[in-house]
Amino acid sequence: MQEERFQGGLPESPDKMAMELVKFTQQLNFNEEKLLDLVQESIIPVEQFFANYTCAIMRIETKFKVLNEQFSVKYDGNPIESIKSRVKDYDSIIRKLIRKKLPKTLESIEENINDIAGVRVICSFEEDIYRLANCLLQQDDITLIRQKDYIKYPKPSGYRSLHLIVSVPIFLENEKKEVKVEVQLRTIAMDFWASLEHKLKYKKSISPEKLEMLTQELTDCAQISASLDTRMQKIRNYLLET
Ligand code: 0O2
Repeated sequence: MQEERFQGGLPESPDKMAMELVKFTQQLNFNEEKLLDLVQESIIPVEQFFANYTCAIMRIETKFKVLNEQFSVKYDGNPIESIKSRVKDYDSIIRKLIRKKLPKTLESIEENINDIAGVRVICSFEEDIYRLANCLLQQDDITLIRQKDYIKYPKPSGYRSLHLIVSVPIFLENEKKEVKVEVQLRTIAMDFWASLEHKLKYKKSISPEKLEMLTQELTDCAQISASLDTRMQKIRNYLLET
């Protein structure tokens, strides 16, 4: 069903797809009921596709919440400050497919776009990031697809975070499905830096000179933030030992 409907590629947005179907069926003189059925039939697979990612996010979030509870008892304090999750919006997915010159089909999205489901876990301390990541990866229903450690190896811009692409099973009405989720683990300082840098990236109205100056300033801030994380970790370790 999915394959038949989207062989020609996905439209720019589900709304546009619905409008195109309405126009098409009006030309064919379909009655309203038939038209609604057709719209429903076409939209449901897309909605189901995205719903799977929402379910996968719920599974991963629950795993981190359980670990947070367990760690809070063992290590005297919650390692997780907050969890932010999102399903990538349709426009960003299509833009990424175009950028990577990939086919605009659901199959292509599922296979090639790893961050449709994103879970960001914010911790106070760097060591908790690795502890939580190891605990997640040890769970027997989690498969690690790819790991990028931008904490040990920061990007030239100064970006730091631990990225995991994992696959987690979700249990649907009649089937079990493996779904990919991108997990980003960061400290509060890393998140603070990345949020500001992200804003700068999307700011169009800055002159090239100002942009260069702000980029350099952010690179300096990244070093200060990395040093802050190290010093805070040392203080915490001292407090835990005494
Ligand atoms: P958004 O809006 O945050 O979702 P891939 O996704 O695998 O095709 P890549 O570059 O190999 O591409 O992935 P990588 O390096 O693991 O980074 C993907 C995500 O990490 C980005 O998602 C950002 O969220 C974050 N990220 C990576 N590098 C930077 C950086 O230099 N600065 C900031 N602020 N964030 C970064 P998206 O898709 O860019 O956007």
